[in-house]
Amino acid sequence: MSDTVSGLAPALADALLSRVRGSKRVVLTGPEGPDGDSIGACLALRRVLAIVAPGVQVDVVGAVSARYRFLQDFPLMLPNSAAAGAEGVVVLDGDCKRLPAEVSAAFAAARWTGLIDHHHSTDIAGYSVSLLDAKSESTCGMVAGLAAAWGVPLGPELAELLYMGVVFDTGAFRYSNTKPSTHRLAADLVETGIDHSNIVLRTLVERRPAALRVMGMVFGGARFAPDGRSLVGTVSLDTLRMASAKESDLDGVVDVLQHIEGVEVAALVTERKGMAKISLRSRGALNVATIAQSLNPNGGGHAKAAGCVVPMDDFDTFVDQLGAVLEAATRL
Ligand SMILES: [Mn+2]
Repeated sequence: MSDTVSGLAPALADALLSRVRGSKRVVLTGPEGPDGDSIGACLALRRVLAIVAPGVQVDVVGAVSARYRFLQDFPLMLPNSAAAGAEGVVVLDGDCKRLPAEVSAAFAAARWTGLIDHHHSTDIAGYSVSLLDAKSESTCGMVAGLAAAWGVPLGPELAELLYMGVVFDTGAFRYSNTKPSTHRLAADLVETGIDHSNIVLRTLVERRPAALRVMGMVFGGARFAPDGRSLVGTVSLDTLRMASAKESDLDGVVDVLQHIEGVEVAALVTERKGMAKISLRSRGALNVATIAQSLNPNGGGHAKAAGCVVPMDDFDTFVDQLGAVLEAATRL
């Protein structure tokens, strides 16, 4: 498993650990709307720190989708308000620009801050300790590297969390970010006896009945550019209401849009009050992190998977404009 540690400088890992050990209470958090990798990484690091920094209270905060309630550690997730007063705040799988307001305030007031992330677009400045490994397929892979570096053995409780994150960020080993080291880590995790099939199904496949209705509406209304190289799916507030669905029912739907024959770039645009949330996927050479950042400097992600939230007035007009941006980008 040595190559999962390779992107992490041991000195930085040690610097992070001594910060934690010198604190009474540390908060681990993801960005707003944390995904499977972020949640897995936070809960897994909590377990690792419980062993290497006993006596330090380590809390995980985040507003987490009920999709993740199958996790043994799900009840340990605390609301964002619990971040207040922490000595140290560590952001995992995202950056401090995208923290929920309550966590952002705690981050600003903290004595020290940390970052553990694998997003190429993340700015590592502004933290006491930054660990960024853009070569890692997942932040969970980085936490596995930390566990190994600190001599923490993999048990099934830790492995369940790490496996979920790896599966989430690789689309169950389908995406091009999957590497030999990803499979080696997965093998080590499965060897602990976790129910790996259940983790994949609960994380990526199983959906609520309302998701079926809203997906039918999104797929039925998706619009191709005239050349068929870009595809935009939309979810208005009306659509969500009619389907009695939530935004989380659309998790993974942009990946379906991306894999339609001939499509090079796909977007799923979800209306929020006065805002649009955009998820972008690229199948080819087009870097969607660059597109996301051009729409909002706080957006970003990976070259093939990125997103942003943009203020807007009229949803239909905004969708038309985005369609034109993507169509132009595929022509470059
Ligand atoms: Mn990730």
